[in-house]
Amino acid sequence: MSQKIALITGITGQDGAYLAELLLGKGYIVHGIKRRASLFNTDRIDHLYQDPHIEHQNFILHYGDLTDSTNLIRIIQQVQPDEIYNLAAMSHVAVSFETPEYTANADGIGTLRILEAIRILGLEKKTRFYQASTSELYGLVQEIPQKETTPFYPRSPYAVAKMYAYWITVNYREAYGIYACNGILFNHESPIRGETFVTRKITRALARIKLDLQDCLYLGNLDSLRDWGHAKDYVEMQWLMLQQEQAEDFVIATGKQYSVRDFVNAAAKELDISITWQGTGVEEKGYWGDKCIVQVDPRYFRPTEVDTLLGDPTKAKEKLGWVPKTSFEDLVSEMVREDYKSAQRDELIKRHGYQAMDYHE
Ligand code: NDP
Ligand code: GDR
Repeated sequence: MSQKIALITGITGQDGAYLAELLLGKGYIVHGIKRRASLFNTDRIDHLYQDPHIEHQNFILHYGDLTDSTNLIRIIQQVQPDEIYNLAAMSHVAVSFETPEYTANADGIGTLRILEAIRILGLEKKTRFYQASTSELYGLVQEIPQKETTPFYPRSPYAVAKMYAYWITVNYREAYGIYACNGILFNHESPIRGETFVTRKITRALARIKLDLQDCLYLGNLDSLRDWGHAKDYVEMQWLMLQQEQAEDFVIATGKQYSVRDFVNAAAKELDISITWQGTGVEEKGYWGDKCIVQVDPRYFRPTEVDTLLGDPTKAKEKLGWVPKTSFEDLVSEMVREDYKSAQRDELIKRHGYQAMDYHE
């Protein structure tokens, strides 16, 4: 049988990196779309890099952008993919309030551009399409826990753009018979999670506080509740969704919920930091001994917040055999371990009189 060809948008992101690794392991030829940036932006996939001068490459990167349909049509025509995973997005909910038009263009219309490219190129029967949908669609939740039939109520420009992407995916499936499906994935994290998402911000900051590289971690809503899983487990489901007889939409979640404060406590415990909480609301502070190491900063509040998300992955369990492999405790522990190693490197550099990396939000 000939090798399957996959095209991943967002290959330089957290999920893109794990998915590329998974597909290469399954014998796929993997093409990815990366954006031009003024600095190298391929850290997460550098271990997969192949010299473009060798023959029979199975990992190939193309410059591109979801806002440029000419680019997408050309790449898809050239690659003739069996599967497209549309993971590219302006994926930060808080930032989407700052860049709403760009977010709609990339996350919403970007999805349409790929589906139209499939149609324009006559690939409706060949190319299967995965859309990275999100639990943010549930927003102001209408039902607990949330499943495939729960009504949507998006609460950010990001979620509204993703709602368009969700429905245009369903529409192209029904209108043109494209094998297209939505994975409605709840939050998933890992040691390569972007540093400004709350989990990674916490594990990175506490590791640095432990080594005296940072004084305080400033956070927004500590009461926010999320259903957190491991990205490595979740990309396996993205692949499985494209291997079914019929295209369907699936919720992927752990079915367990924790608050941001719970996450802070769990990460602190891994570092033998014991936090005592004092005050409430914007006055809430976390102390390690007499040192204040966590404070609320209203700057991180969102104009409209999603207070609580909890997924019901029953359909994925029954049809895809979904079992989350990583527990909340193991996820936190792995993230803390990795960030502690980086902090130790920075501490060594600092001890030798050089400027250590100290950028944090
Ligand atoms: P990341 O933010 O880590 O990665 C996003 C990727 O999209 C990056 O490769 C980024 O490139 C790329 N990208 C952004 N804008 C564009 C654009 N205009 N054109 C081309 N590429 C672009 O996200 P994750 O890996 O965490 O998430 C993957 C997808 O899943 C996203 O669509 C996200 O919205 C969605 N999702 C994520 C969840 C999660 O908990 N992680 C849960 C549910 C859905 P660059 O590296 O250059 O910035
Ligand atoms: P989310 O993830 O918005 O759920 O979107 P994020 O980690 O940004 O926020 C989770 C919750 O934590 C609260 N919070 C903070 N968030 C950030 N980023 N920084 C803070 O300092 C902070 N303090 C408290 C937030 O208010 C929120 O309630 C992620 C993204 O990956 C999306 O792309 C994806 O679709 C959803 O998960 C499912």
